Amino acid sequence: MGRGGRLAILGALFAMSVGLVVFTVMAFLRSSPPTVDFTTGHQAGTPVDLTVQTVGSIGFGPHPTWVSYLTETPGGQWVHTTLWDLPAHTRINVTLDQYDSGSPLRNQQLGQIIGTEGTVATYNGKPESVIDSNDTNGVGHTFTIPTLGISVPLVGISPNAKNPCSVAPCTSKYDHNVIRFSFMTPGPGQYPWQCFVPCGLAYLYGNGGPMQTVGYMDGFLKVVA
Ligand SMILES: [Cu+2]
Repeated sequence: MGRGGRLAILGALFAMSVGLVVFTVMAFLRSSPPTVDFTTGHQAGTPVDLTVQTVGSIGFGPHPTWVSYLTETPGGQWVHTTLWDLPAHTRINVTLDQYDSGSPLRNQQLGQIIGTEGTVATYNGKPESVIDSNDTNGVGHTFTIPTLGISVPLVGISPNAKNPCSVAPCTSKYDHNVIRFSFMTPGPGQYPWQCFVPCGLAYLYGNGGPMQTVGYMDGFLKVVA
């Protein structure tokens, strides 16, 4: 083969590899967890029930060891996502099944329940306005919507739990705490929410990995009119 032919092949291979890199980057940027829709069929003025769970390790997908939130659809299906379409100016009744363990908070302020209706959350039926993470099983995560001033600490299961869940979605036969609270959605807009407990094990100060990834410890309320 002549020099021109070899150059042409080299050029073609180079173009293909550039194309592959561009495709991979675009695919990564496009990838996003699904959004669970709580607006279709919603009757204005009636509350929306939102059920989510936290797990110590998701157990599947590209990061099986990562901590994560999951969302139950109105149809009762568990989906690995943290994105929700919610109606505006609506009471959201949250049920949060916490299957993960906890530890003492680095920042005790995150033990406060703020911004919820009545400034309370119930823990296995018991109303609380502040959690002492040194006096309980500790706190595994928070559910926090910074722009709405809402934050709820999620008390962990006992470190001696007999029946912890290892692969999500977890069912109620596994050890868990049920945390309930309500809040009002504001007007339309995108409101980020996240966990503020550095729970990204094996990442710098626990703040990388799942702490920085939508679908795991971060999400959005997509509030629509
Ligand atoms: Cu967390």
